[in-house]
Amino acid sequence: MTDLSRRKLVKTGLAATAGIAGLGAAARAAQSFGLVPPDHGGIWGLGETATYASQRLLTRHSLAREFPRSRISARPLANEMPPPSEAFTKLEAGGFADWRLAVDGMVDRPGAFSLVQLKSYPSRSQITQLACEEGWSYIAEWIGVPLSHLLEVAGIRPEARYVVYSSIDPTWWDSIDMADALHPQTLLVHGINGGGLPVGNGGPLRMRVPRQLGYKSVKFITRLTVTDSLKGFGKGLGSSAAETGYAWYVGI
Ligand SMILES: Nc1nc2c(c(=O)[nH]1)N[C@H]1C(S)=C(S)[C@@H](COP(=O)(O)O)O[C@H]1N2
Ligand SMILES: [Mo]
Repeated sequence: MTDLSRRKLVKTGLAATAGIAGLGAAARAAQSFGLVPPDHGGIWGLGETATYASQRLLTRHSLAREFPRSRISARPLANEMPPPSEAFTKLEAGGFADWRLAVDGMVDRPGAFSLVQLKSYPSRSQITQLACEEGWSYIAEWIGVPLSHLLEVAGIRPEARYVVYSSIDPTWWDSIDMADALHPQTLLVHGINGGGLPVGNGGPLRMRVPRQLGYKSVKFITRLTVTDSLKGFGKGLGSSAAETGYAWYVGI
């Protein structure tokens, strides 16, 4: 089934469960269960809410598909780009020894983690597909620390609802809800296909959210902020992508 037809089906299903009142009632139901995405207000608002709420209700515990080694793409399709800034070039010249991942917000033990520290935590490796919204994709083995582990180390507070993550490039930031943040396949990736993570693929550290489209997998991650509301971040829509018209929630 194509993604589009599946989405249509899921949407129709949610409308059907809401009865003849349709999507309006579904959206109200979603609101009472706390399933309204931060970018629900736009033209596509009703649809975004229906997609997010229905996927959360139906697929909360599902896993992204994992592939056998034989399916790893010959060349991981790095969406190549020049080093994003002078600050990045400097850190790269130092072998990223001074790279830090700041963790703050609703945690008991905020801190700044080096790559050496992050690599000392238990790592998980999984072979999943990165799918760009433009239609291309590649399969790779991703190696990293489960985000849930780092959140545990930092002592996440019970009122936490979202994790906001930002890149060394200020134009790229995003967020996920706790269902994705604590999901076993959501990783802070520092390796790919048995080796380190090249800059082209987001090295030295990138977020990997395999249950959503590629743009949620932000590269060059330098900060995680745990929060109960996305209102104070940018325009309050949950991501830089949402501010330029893309959906905040893009489950696949
Ligand atoms: N910091 C940063 N992260 C980013 C992007 C970017 O331009 N900058 N592009 C996103 C998009 S649109 C996609 S599809 C994937 C591409 O990942 P790749 O370069 O490993 O192919 O990275 C995502 N993360
Ligand atoms: Mo993309």
